[in-house]
Amino acid sequence: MQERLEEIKQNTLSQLATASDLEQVKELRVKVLGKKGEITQVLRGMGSLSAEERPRVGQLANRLRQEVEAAIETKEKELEKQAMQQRLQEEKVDVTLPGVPRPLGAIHPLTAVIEQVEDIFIGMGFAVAEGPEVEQDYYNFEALNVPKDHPARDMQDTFYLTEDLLLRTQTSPVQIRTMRKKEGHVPIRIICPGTVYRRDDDDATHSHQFMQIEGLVVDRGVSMTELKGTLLAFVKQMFGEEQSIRLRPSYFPFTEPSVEVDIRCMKCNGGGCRICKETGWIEILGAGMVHPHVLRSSGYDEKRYTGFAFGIGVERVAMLKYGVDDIRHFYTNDLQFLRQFRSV
Ligand code: 2NM
Repeated sequence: MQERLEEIKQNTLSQLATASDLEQVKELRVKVLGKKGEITQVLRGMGSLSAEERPRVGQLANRLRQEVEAAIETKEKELEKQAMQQRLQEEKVDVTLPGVPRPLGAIHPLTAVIEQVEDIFIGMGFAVAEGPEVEQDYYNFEALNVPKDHPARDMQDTFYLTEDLLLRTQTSPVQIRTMRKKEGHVPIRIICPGTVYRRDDDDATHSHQFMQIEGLVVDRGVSMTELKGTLLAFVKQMFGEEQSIRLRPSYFPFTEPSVEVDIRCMKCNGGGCRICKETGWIEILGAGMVHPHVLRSSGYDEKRYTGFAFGIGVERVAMLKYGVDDIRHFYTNDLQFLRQFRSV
């Protein structure tokens, strides 16, 4: 038995010496020290020994157990250390290498203008309303007092999807929807930013898809004076405190009276130049008092309430503000153009 124990010890130590990974060491531990392992096997046979021999062999077996245990532990530590060294070597990171550049984006100039306009009108008590770009004829034309034979309704000017469905040509249908939802209650103070579509050949100043911000106020006693004051406050915040506005009579089917609003040319300061076609003024929006037909058909008593509305062309404002000479720049996704707005 003693010989058997000595044999187990020699075998184990030599196998341990050649073991090259932790898995092999683990198997060896089970084979020698496990519940059905070689040492246990030896101890099972102790019944045949004499009473004097038994404690001696038991002692030897226990010492062997401890020795093998210690040898295995040493080997495991060694292999773990080796594995760690290997990982450190393989996963080494050179922290002095330059990083991967993450290019910064920029706010699109049209988005920048929309957010500025929204902030200004929110500051004057307006809420922002949005609606569908695919509209029914009723909301886009009928409710806005645009007669059946009006040129805007022509197939030549509007993108029709079906006889009744079209791509909205302005954001005013959102205002009609808001009025109907409020069921005759006042006040209404909203602006409606969004994309609109008109059949047009694209050139430096026209795009078949563009953006508008329309405003609507409905209440008791709303006047042309309040319209002018509101637009002047907007223009001063948008284009500078020194700015002034000029109202010229105009015509829209949905407002009466209607006006076109000019600001002083920021290029020549009113002196006359190419930008303002020598007039010293630049048109930036259309506006007017909401036509009684529009109020009435959207559920507002035109004898009790009045309203004003206006429409701002976002591209036109952005072109003036940032000195852009071609509307198509906003839709070409040219990075050289867009990167100029990183500081905006
Ligand atoms: C403009 C010019 C003048 C306008 C009118 C309405 C509504 F819904 F109240 F009838 N919304 N927007 C309006 C009036 C729009 O854009 C140049």
